Amino acid sequence: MGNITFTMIKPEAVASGNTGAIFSKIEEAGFRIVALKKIHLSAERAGEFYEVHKERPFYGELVDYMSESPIVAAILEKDNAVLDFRTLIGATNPEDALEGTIRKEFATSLAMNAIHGSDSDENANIEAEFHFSANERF
Ligand code: 3AN
Repeated sequence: MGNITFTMIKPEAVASGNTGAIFSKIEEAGFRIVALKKIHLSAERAGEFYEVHKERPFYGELVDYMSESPIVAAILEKDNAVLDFRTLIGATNPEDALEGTIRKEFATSLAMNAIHGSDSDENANIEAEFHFSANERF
């Protein structure tokens, strides 16, 4: 599969009841849901997922936040999935996110920015495999 990306609806967006509204936008934008689940990440699993940010000053805060309550993880398929999804979710900091993007509408802050999207095809595959086995993909 070349044209996939991986996403997580982050804890505050799940807790505030925005999962369905966010997936509506995702499907309206032409993404097909290949795999989907709600999970509560342990601090250890969240730390492993964000290993690339280990040296960043916000790493501890990020791990605490991502493991505080359940997230919804999904694999999405579309032509040009990674870049088109980054466009749909908007800038990391919601203050910079364009009108109509998911982060503009649903994010509360830079740390609590509602949604994750893979930043490359390589990472999309690594992240998808981190959360889903082959028999969970359809
Ligand atoms: P993106 O999610 O847009 O790819 P990354 O990969 O740079 O952004 O950052 C991963 C996550 O780390 C972000 N989604 C955000 O929740 C958090 N984050 C990034 N920069 C900061 C920061 N300066 N302070 C707090 N949290 C941050």
